[in-house]
Amino acid sequence: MTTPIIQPEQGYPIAAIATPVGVGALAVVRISGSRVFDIAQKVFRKKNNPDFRFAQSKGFRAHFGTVHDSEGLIDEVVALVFRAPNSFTKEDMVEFSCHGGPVVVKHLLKVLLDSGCRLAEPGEFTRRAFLNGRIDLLQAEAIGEMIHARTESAFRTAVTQMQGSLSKRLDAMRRALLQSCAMLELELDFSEEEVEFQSRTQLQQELVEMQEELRRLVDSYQHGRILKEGVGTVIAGKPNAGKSTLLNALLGEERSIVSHTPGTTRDYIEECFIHDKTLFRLTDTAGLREGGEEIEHEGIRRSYRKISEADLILYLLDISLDEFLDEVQAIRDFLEHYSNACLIVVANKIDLTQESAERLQQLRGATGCDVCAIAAAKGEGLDLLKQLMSIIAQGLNKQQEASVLVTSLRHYEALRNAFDALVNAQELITRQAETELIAFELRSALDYVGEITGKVVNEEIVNLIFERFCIGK
Ligand SMILES: Nc1nc2c(ncn2[C@@H]2O[C@H](COP(=O)(O)OP(=O)(O)OP(=O)(O)O)[C@@H](O)[C@H]2O)c(=O)[nH]1
Ligand SMILES: [Mg+2]
Repeated sequence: MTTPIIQPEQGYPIAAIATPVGVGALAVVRISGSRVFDIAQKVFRKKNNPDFRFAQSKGFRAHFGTVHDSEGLIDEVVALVFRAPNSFTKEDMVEFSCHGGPVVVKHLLKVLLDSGCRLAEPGEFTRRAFLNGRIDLLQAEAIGEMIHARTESAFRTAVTQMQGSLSKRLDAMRRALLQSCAMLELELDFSEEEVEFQSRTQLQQELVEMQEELRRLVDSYQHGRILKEGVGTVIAGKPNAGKSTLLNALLGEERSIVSHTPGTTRDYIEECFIHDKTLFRLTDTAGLREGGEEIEHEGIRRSYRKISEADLILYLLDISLDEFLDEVQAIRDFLEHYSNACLIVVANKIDLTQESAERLQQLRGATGCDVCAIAAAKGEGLDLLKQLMSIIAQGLNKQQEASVLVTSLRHYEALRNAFDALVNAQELITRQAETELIAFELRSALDYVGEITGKVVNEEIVNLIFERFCIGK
């Protein structure tokens, strides 16, 4: 399943622009690797100090000077020196801050590439930080999540993870498992003598505690995922109910095509919007109805898939239609089939009926649900709807401040596998199974936990993680 440890990189000097493209007050180009001080020396002249040598500079020192190529001056810069191992990558590093024009930065990068660096791959600085033991895999992923965080709370969770809170808990669990494994394996070495180095009662007690801890982490994924990706909110209902109109109104832009022809939306449309510091991933779906032709069928199939994955369903209906009560059964079916999701019944087009109050009352009575009344096309009732959505989101996120959160599918799966292995081990102990079998399950739990922080390294996973970073990070 896993290969033990990737060879540390040779520290080939790499260079990259570390700041976003475009015009800014300043930009940073960073270099890292074994010969970067010699390379920096070739291009940099310190102001009023021709004898300055990077190789002799202390770490964390800033030097003001100029950078040159064969044709002359490129820019005035500040060169910040980091000496291994006290740098982000644990290698020697220099960060050049120059003026923030795109042409200047590219010139600076080019002269460093011409002088012996190669262009860094996406995430290569962070990858080196990981391979050189500066951070674990979980912390490296947290850096990526921090950069891409779209809300304050997603950012905070990533920062906590970067500081190693989850890593510490997993490392403690790994140590405990390692200890038990070692004891069991020792028993195997002395198998003829029938000694028990590891008390089974004590081991079972420890396994129960670990399972509880793993269960808490596994359960936190629902909240962690919502925090990172947003509350998966699907607008569903019959054709022409006004779903696309509602999506556009919530987004504040004409994203989805609106038309009086039923069956306008075919494929689903997904967009994010933030309300009250909460991120919602909003999906407009094809209207649900029987019949229709092939493409519409496929659209409806996709609607149902999206609905089944939703955290929150906005069931939209046209309250101005005389047959509005026909929707009651559909709403009851939704409540039954998608009981994992929260549901808000939204009655649209209240502007088209004089009897909206009575009709809403009837709908509430028949479904047992609260009904939110809106006129999507006019923006009426949307504030209340958004408020309701926020309250539900807060409910979904209520555990987020409580403890460490799992926000990545990779971690979630590894934790579940570790949990299953511990359950197996527990059963084996109860059945008084052979020590070898128990040790095997504990070992696999150990590997799964180690996979998360990168103590046990799977090269494919490492590649996948760092590919998602930008160049220069
Ligand atoms: N009067 C009124 N008309 C509305 C309202 N909301 C939507 N409409 C109209 O209803 C029609 C259908 O709206 P859409 O948003 O395309 O409906 P839909 O649910 O996305 O329909 P499908 O994509 O076919 O499933 C359009 O002509 C809209 O202008 C509303 O609040 N009041
Ligand atoms: Mg539509």
